[in-house]
Parts: sequence; structure tokens; C-alpha cells
Amino acid sequence: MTVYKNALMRNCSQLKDILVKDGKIAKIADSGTISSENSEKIDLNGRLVCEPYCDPHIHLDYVFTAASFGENSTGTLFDGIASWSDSKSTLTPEIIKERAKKGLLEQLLGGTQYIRTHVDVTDPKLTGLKAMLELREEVKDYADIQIVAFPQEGMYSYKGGEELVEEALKMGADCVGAIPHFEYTAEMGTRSVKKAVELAVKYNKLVDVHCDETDDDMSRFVEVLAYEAMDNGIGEKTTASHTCAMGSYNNAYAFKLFKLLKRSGISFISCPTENIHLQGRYDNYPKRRGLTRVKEMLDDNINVCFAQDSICDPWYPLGNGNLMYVLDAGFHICHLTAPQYMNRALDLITSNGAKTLHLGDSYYLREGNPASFIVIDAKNDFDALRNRAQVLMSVRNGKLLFRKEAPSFGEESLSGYFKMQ
Ligand code: 17E
Ligand code: FE2
Repeated sequence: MTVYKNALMRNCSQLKDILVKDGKIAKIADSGTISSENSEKIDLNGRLVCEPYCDPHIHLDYVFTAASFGENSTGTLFDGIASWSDSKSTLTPEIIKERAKKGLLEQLLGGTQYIRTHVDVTDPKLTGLKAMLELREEVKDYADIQIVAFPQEGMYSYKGGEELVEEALKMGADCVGAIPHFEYTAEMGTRSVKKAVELAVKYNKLVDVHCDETDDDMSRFVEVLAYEAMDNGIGEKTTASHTCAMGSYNNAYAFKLFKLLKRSGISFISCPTENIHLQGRYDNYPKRRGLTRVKEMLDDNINVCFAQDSICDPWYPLGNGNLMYVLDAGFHICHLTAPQYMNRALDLITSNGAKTLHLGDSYYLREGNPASFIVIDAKNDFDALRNRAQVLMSVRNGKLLFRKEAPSFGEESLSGYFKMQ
């Protein structure tokens, strides 16, 4: 048994003690009221405790390929895909797994425990998928990983793409993917979205479509996805990733679209660092930001969250899996710097991601649930966002994954300085 003492839970002014027993949260009570005689004690000193971060969109089979795959000189999505397509056959399951583990470690050290990874299945050998299926099993004590059968080169534009997606689902992928804006024709794009929903219903899987990742305001596959998901009764199991084109839609269309999005119950993922980098590349000035309408979705109670997407791949040369940096970028790019958003900032990398991943109630820090949580070096959401606060501790099913010391020199040395003035 362990008692985590003096925890500051989100939106709660009174410090709490958390009793962990057999990997579960046995009790949460006011500080000092849980007897801890026979327990290990860990004092959190009033630091913020919350559910682990969720990274609902990453490509673990791509991590650390940027260096060897040559430069993406235009910085566009399409040249990223071309570069990947040219070089992917050089990869083996062993190389992919080793790199994915390094990427995953970075994610874990940033406080993430729930991950959805898209795996390229436009490969007759399904090399990446085999690596990811093994990885998902090997690391399950450290992270929950969902795998998306993602046809990077198209469900129909790549020969046999549809069959490979279906094969991946039979082999154990959790989620159906698609990339309608990349298909040769709009008709093929629409067909791919309908097929993704159909396969999800057939195999009882989730859906996550790379949807409208372009500045083309005529790319409107999100309406097809939302309608098909709603019509098939799987809105809550469906996600639209990126939806960058929404940043270029005219308001008259967006107004109509939002009614459908809301009714459908689908979730949205924005990848701020990748899309500020990839989009706007065909613009001179003014240059578009190319992100989806995150603020408007929050205002309309449409579920939206942030994700990392890339760690050093042909699409984005940076990224380290630390969602605090992603959150920081997203808040700036999406104009979320008003109190009502900043005071709930962590929702975008915790609960909203958990809803997208369809994790259910067991995700939350409540008595009887698995003891999985993180400790953040902050007092509240605003403080965490402003300071890009570090995760000091990560606990999973009652086991300590890591613990870091909080840096304290800054505040102390500065207070001395200011006294002198
Ligand atoms: N593939 C894709 O289609 N879009 C992206 N943003 C990445 C890979 C990273
Ligand atoms: Fe992606």
C-alpha cells in the first residue's frame, strides 16, 4: 500500500491523500485523514495530480526516419508522402520497433500513458504493422497502445490498399484509417471514407481518418465522415484527424457543417506543431495557419484534443513526444489565450483525448479505478500551461514508472535578486 500525500487535484482547493492498494485507487480523502502507518508514504507537496496524458495521434512506425530519408524540401504533406514512399522498403520490423521504442520512451517520460498510433498498411509485407503488434504487447505495462490500419498511400490510389486495411484489422489493428484528400479523385476519397465506416461496423473497430489535411477549401470529406458515422450509429467511436481545410472554409459552409458535426458526436484531433509546419506552404502572403477550428469546437462542445503526430519524420523534423510543448503551440496558434480556455488547458491532452480514444470511465482518478496518474510541477492548469510544466512522476496501475526532482534553483536565486533592487 502507498499513500500519496498532499495531492492537489484539478479544480479542488483542498489537498488530498490518495491511498493506492493492489494497483487501484482505494481511497481519496482530505489530507491527513488516511491512516498511513503500514504504508509507504510519498509526499507530493501540493503539486497537481491528474490523469495521464493521452497522445491520440502519432506515427510510431515513422519516428527518427527524417535523417535517413532525405530532406522534404517543399515541407508539404505530399512531398512527405513521396519521400516516405521512396524509402520505406529499406525498413525492417526490427529497425521500426527499435525506433518506435525510443519514441515511446520520450512520450512516457512526458507523462503520456495512452497512445493511438497510425501504422502504414500500404505495404504488401505489412512490415510496420507486424512491428507495432509486437510492440503493443511488449509495452503494455507502460502504455496502452491503439493501432490504426492507416493506408498512407491511399485505400484506392494504392493497388490493393482496401484489402490491406481489411487484412490489418483481421490481424489485430484496433481502428480503421483512411486518407481521402490524398486519393486521386474526390469520388475515390468519398468511397474510402464510406469503406472505413463500413469496415469498422463489420469488425467492431474504431475509426480515425486523416481527413482534409490540406489548405484546399474544397476538401470536404469531414461531412461525409460525420454523416456516415452518425448514420451507422458509431459517432462516439469515430475521429477526424487534422481537418486543416476547416481553417479555410467560408463561414457560411462552416456554420452548416458544425450542426452536423455536433449531431454526429464524432471527435476531432488537431496536431498543432505538424500542421503549422506543413500547411500554408502554397501561400505567399498572407499565409494561412492551416489548423482546424479548435476554439469554435470547444465553444460548441464538440470534442477536440491535441496530439504530437510526428517525431523526426519526413513530415516534421522536430517533436519529442512531450505533449506540454504541443499544448503550448496549440494554445498560441488557435487563439486560446482567454481564461476560459487556459483554466482548463489540460483537458486538451487528458480528458478530451481519453474521450477520443473511447477509454471510458476507468481512465479517471476515482476510487475503485486503476491507480494511473501523473504529478505535474504546477498548482493549476494555467500555471502548468504558462510554465510548460514538467511531469515529475508517472504512476501506472499502482507502479511508479518514473520520478524526477523538481528544479528549484530558478525561483530561489531570482527572489534573492529582486530583494537587492
Ligand atoms: N502522414 C500524413 O498523412 N500526415 C501527417 N501529418 C503525417 C504522416 C505525420
Ligand atoms: Fe498523422
